[in-house]
Amino acid sequence: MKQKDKKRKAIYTGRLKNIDLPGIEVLDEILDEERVSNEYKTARIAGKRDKTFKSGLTLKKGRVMAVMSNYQCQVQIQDEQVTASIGGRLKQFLYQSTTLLAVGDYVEVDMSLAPDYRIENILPRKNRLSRYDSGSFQKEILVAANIDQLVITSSWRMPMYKPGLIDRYLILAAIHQVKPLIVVNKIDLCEDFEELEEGIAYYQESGFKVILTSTVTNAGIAELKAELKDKDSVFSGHSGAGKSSLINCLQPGLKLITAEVSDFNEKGKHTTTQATMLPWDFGGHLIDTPGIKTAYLNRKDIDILPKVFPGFDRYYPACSYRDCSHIQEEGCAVLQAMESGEIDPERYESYRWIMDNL
Ligand SMILES: Nc1nc2c(ncn2[C@@H]2O[C@H](COP(=O)(O)OP(=O)(O)OP(=O)(O)O)[C@@H](O)[C@H]2O)c(=O)[nH]1
Ligand SMILES: [Mg+2]
Ligand SMILES: [Zn+2]
Repeated sequence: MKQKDKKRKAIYTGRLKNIDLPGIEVLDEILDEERVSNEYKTARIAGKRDKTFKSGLTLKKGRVMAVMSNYQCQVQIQDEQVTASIGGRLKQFLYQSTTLLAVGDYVEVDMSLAPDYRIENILPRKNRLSRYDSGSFQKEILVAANIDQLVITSSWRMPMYKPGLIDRYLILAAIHQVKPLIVVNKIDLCEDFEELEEGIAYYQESGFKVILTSTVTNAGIAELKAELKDKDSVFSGHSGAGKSSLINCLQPGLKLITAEVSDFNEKGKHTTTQATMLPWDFGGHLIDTPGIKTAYLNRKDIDILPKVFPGFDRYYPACSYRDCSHIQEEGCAVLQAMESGEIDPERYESYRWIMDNL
């Protein structure tokens, strides 16, 4: 077998392993395994790199701020931003795998051939957000890496509050080990605050942070800013919820930077920017990615759903069966909590709806 074929084979096995989640296990075990497999992948790439004996590299650590087409990236190295390309060997190892470079990745860049900067290594990721293409293999498409939080935005009115969508984003955040932050916007349109409090109570009781905002009255903006400070956040939520308005409110002018980036691309230097990371002037980054606008869950997630549905973590450890699906099992603590009114029946309905649609 040729050396090249051997590599291909190894990568292919890795992908299969990634698609099949290990049975129905305790959530922590599943997530641990995911973590180990990621670390292993990155370590393997680093190992291969060492074996190529390429000498004379001047490696500097940087962070991917934007991913463009043609294997080009904007990389922040200390105070400098450079355009770097993905080194040939990395490309070879990663082309078929699920873990190509993403915005937020920490990388090592070879500076020795400046201005021809080359990304030679991807450092281990603490987490990643991905979506899946709709093909039969549901190939994973990496959206961002090393994210601190997922901001889940829903408007209270116009359009109507969508807790079902919040549930889906919370599941996504739990699966990817990203801290969620719920923002309910347009509270200036709220006429009945008791109704609003009832609407968010389940999430608060389940331990999630909820911030109520309005870009019209500026309510909650300072509180939101404090939560975003020094963290790298991805904004998600339905269309019209007010994400762009909130971002403009938090930092007027930030959108202009986004526009500059696309102008730069239109000049033909690089084509489509897939995602960008923009620095907040109060510390931290906004990760602007077109890929995470829909809370699309993967079919494989059906196995973990009973463990990651928001609020169920307080009850499922008491279910009689370890792999309880909370549908009709005897001794199901989730069903009991629902019957006794501890779990909002609407949230349970949402669980069943998501389950049936996977
Ligand atoms: N009343 C009220 N209207 C708001 C508020 N925030 C945003 N809007 C309005 O809601 C509409 C949609 O806001 P956007 O910021 O464009 O929403 P978005 O989430 O970025 O939407 P997409 O880009 O389509 O995903 C705009 O007409 C805003 O002026 C708010 O706090 N109160
Ligand atoms: Mg918008
Ligand atoms: Zn159960």
